[in-house]
Amino acid sequence: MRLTALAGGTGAAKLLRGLVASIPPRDLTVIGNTGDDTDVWGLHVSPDLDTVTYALAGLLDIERGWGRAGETFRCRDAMSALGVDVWFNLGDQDLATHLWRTAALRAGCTLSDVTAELTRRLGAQALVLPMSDDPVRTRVQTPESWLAFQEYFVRERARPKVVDVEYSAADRARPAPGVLGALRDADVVVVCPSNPVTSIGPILAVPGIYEALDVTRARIVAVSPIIGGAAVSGPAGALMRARGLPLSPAGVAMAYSPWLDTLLVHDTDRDRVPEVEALGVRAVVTNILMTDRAGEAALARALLEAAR
Ligand code: FO1
Repeated sequence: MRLTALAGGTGAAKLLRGLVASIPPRDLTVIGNTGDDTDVWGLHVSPDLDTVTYALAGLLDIERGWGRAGETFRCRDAMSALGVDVWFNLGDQDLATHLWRTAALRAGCTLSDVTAELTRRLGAQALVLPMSDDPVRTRVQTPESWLAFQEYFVRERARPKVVDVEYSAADRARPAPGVLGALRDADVVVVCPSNPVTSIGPILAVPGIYEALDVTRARIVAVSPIIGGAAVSGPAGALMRARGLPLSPAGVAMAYSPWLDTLLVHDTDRDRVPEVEALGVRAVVTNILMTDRAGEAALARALLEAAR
């Protein structure tokens, strides 16, 4: 069974780990969000590609949800001592990834080349593709100003009110090599429980990807990142509200309409099933909270069952 997953951020990492416990990693292709990419200390950082890669390679710091396990921050502390305003923390092992990626990009490699080589060297068997090799940057409008995504999410701790969100330069971006084929040839497309607006939204904004999802013969299954009217983690609630999406499983189905076939919703949202099905999306009620490795594997199995 060939699986293609749309992924970004922490919720995706857990489900992907569960999936590779159920299917051979070589049958999994992950299309990662690059709208969160940022420049830190002159280095190109791709948070969602790295989170996915580290998760699949067994290197992710699970509690934090990003960066490497067993991390130290000596370089960050030395940068702080030099008077640099450090608000985006790069760990020492994580730094190697950014140093290596930035050198390869400067040598003329594409982000796809870099990501494929990085996942191979770090030992992640699945194929990780950036959504595009062209720069797309998620920006958040607050009452005071427009912020780059990491300024909003990390520096401002997602506190400012969100007025609007944009994916700058998305209209000029092309799907990375292999992305459209991975959507066309998949048996199942999985939309991970990521933020529909800032993790999945940028992927859908790359011309050609939305259309590929609309025509693929693959069964498209998503896991709701919203349980009981709130996001499981992160600022999905504030961002969905800014986009006029109800904070409910139906709001998630609307974000992925009309190409979504099935949405996995949490046991406690059973009463929200009619709203989801009214949108033409089949709702499957199960435990979608992944609190440990067993939970990740169980949700992955439930998803594969729902996709059959
Ligand atoms: N998130 C934080 O809340 N604080 C950080 O200092 C931070 C550093 C960081 C470094 C590398 C990386 O790959 C991710 C990092 N993140 C941090 C998480 C990141 O903001 C999010 O993973 C995504 O951008 C949103 O899903």
